[in-house]
Amino acid sequence: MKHKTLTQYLVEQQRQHQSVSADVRLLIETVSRACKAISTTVSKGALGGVLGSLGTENVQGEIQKKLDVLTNEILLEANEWGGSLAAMASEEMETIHRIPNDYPKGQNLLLFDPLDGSSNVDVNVSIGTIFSVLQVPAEAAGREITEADFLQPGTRQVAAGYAIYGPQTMLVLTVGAGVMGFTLDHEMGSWLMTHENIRVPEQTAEFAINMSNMRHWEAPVRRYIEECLQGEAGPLEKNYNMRWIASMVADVHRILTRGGIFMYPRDARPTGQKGKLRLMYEANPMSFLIEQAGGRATDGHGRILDIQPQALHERTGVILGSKEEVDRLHSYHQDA
Ligand code: P6P
Repeated sequence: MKHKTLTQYLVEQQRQHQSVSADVRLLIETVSRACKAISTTVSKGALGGVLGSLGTENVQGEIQKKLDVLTNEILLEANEWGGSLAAMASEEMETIHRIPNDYPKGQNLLLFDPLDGSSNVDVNVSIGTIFSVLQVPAEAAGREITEADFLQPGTRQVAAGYAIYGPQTMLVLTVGAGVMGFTLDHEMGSWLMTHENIRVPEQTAEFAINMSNMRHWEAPVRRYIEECLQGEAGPLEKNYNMRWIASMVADVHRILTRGGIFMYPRDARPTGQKGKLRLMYEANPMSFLIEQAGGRATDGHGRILDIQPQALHERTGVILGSKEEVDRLHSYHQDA
């Protein structure tokens, strides 16, 4: 069976949609090429001397894995010279990275979590790269890009996606015209479309949450999970299954593939007041994908994509996935 390549898909989208400019097409192809390099590096594991920690901390105060820094470098180097970007931002960098003056600049901003779930890399569990594309705001014309220029709500994304490094290496992408899945053909080095117009099933019987945090949850989350655990004898009248991979890319990929509800809610811990996951380069790109696939994404108060960011590395509660389940939990928050 002949599969459409990523390049062919992007060229077709460029013809049909304004949002996929030649710049955005080049940017996505460059990011996808960098993800191939990351896949190769990650798969070497212990053989590549890339496992383990550096003993340094990132801006989040988290111990940096060797691969966190290495994958960040791969994305910076791949995207500096192309001329489609004005600046980049990353989970692994305190502030933005402007394109150096010896390269041409473009009208796009790239944000990424170079290796999400990297605590799993030493135990060989699927991890991934998450990316989000915004445009340089009009008011920035003619001046240097600032961090504030990145602080745009998720509705302003022109593209978003992730690469997942698992049994298959896949790229899942939206340019605002649905969600497409591409599988890496390692022999050809090509991203081949294997999942066209991915849709999240509106109903599910599978929830994803870190249960060890239960004592910290807000009442609506505790109510919902307790109802799930009551099974068909309870108010939800069905038996639920649970999955928690502790790698957002892997959990979201499962939900895009077979449905489910993913929750990393705000909680009562000092570190959990705003949630654990980062808005700009985790929650927003994943929410864009989930909504483009017919799902819902809320922080408990409102739609994640509507949040006006106040800081580059700000965190948010995340409840996303199958429409009916997310709407239910959202309504419990409204009741409270
Ligand atoms: P916990 C990985 O560190 C991550 O940022 C997400 O990929 C994942 O969903 C979450 O944190 C896991 O957090 O507290 O369960 O280890």
